[in-house]
Amino acid sequence: MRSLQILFLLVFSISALGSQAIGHAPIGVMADHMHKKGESMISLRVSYMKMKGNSLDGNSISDDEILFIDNPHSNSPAKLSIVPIEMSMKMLMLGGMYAPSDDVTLMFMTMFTDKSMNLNTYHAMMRNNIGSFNSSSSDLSDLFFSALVKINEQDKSRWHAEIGLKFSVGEKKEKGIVLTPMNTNMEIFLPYGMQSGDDSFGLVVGFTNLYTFTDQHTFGNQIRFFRNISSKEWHYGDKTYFDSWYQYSVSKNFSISSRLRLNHQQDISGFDSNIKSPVQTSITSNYGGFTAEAGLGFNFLTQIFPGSEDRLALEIINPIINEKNGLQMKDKAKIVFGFQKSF
Ligand SMILES: [Cu+2]
Repeated sequence: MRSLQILFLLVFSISALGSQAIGHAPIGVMADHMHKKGESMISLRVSYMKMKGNSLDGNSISDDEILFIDNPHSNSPAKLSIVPIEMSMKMLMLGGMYAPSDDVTLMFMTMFTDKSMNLNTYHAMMRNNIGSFNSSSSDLSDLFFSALVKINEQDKSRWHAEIGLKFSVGEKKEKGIVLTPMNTNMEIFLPYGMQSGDDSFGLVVGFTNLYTFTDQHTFGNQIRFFRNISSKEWHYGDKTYFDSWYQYSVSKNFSISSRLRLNHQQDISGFDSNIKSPVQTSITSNYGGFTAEAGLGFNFLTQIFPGSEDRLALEIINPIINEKNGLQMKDKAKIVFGFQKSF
């Protein structure tokens, strides 16, 4: 009888976590939780990310050194002549969740991205800096549809799987005006990384475990795979994320978290023969690689709108390991803000 009471208390304390700040993972983690039968949720995430400076195979490289690297697209100029200085990326993610049963939660997400990059142009022959310019693009970029399926739930540990589809719907033929190494302004197709999409569709598979030490301490782990199924001329490489986070419940309405993310992505497959400006981002092997980042997060429960409590969350993410393939920009800070509400 006593063990039944303990079991009841444990099960109750886990289900009650749902309405605590600690009940959801750090906001940078997706598909981390399920819902009870009949419950739904809307979520809004806004993220801002900045990149600055460049690295070659993970080591910092100066603009002058980049100007000695061959331009694989043409002999005029024979070397790379346009160098990215900094890039910012804003993302708006609008999502919904609905649980038709306790064992399955359906999830959808739309992603809107806005990219902006500043670049320096060097003269094709004289090699002096002839000025800088900006490229930008913004579009609805991705749609996700997933099902989260409960695998196992015990008193302290719960597991679920995710299986879903990702549709890249963003523009991939975006053009922009660039300052060329011949000191002219020309409209060209923007490089791969500045496009909003790659017109591909792919599979998302994930596994999440949440381990609850006590009501105050949780430890989460998630692995998520993104695999291309079909694409047209080219597509961004397959990627794998691994997240590991520890969360501490300061109070029912406030939790803090630390998170480690490991990212691995392949370079770009295929190519677009229209993308050929003398800049690193026009070269498909300069994509993907391995990176790691660390996040510090805060989850809040508060009452803004009528109904259940509103969730607000913030996460500040910093790069810690850069092993990006080839010549790429270096990541700087990233910040994610989120709002979630269940019905
Ligand atoms: Cu949810």
